[in-house]
Amino acid sequence: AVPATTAMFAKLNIDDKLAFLWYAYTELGRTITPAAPGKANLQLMEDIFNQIKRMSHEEQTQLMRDLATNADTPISRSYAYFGVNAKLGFWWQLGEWMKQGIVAPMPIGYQMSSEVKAVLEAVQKIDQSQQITVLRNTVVDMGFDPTQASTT
Ligand code: 45D
Repeated sequence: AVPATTAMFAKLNIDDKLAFLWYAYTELGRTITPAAPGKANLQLMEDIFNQIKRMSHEEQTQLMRDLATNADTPISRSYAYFGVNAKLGFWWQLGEWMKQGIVAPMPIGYQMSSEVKAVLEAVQKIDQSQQITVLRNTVVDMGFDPTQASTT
């Protein structure tokens, strides 16, 4: 179930990927308290969070699209260094801030596509530890890792 669901996610377009994460966060993320990131990551993450808080809503949305498209930006490069739980914790924080309006919220009246709905339904059918594995798989390859980037 985990590989099949991860594969469904991988086929989504970029906006649908972000929308899926958002709904996964609102449905499954409510009860989660991420562990504090390791000391090495903490300072880096704090710097990035401070930058994000100073950005316009347009810049914040662009940043999240850049992560999801593996665009080569300084924040995308830093993100690639995080451990997988730190990556989840990073998205979780952005989700919290979207809820609070610190980061650009979802557009009012946003309707998820049928593709997003299908992935969400697949995720809701598996148990919680498998859900977390799927979520890890969705965020682990985001960001820009120069050692993994293709030359095309
Ligand atoms: O205008 O440390 C669209 C544990 C459309 C263990 C859009 C754990 C057009 C300990 C593109 C949709 C396993 C518990 C706009 C951790 C449009 C530990 C924008 C796990 C504006 C970490 C959409 C933690 C946007 C877990 C911007 C499982 C969407 C954490 C943004 C899970 C979506 C966290 C965001 C999740 C989603 C966070 C920010 C799923 C965040 C999701």
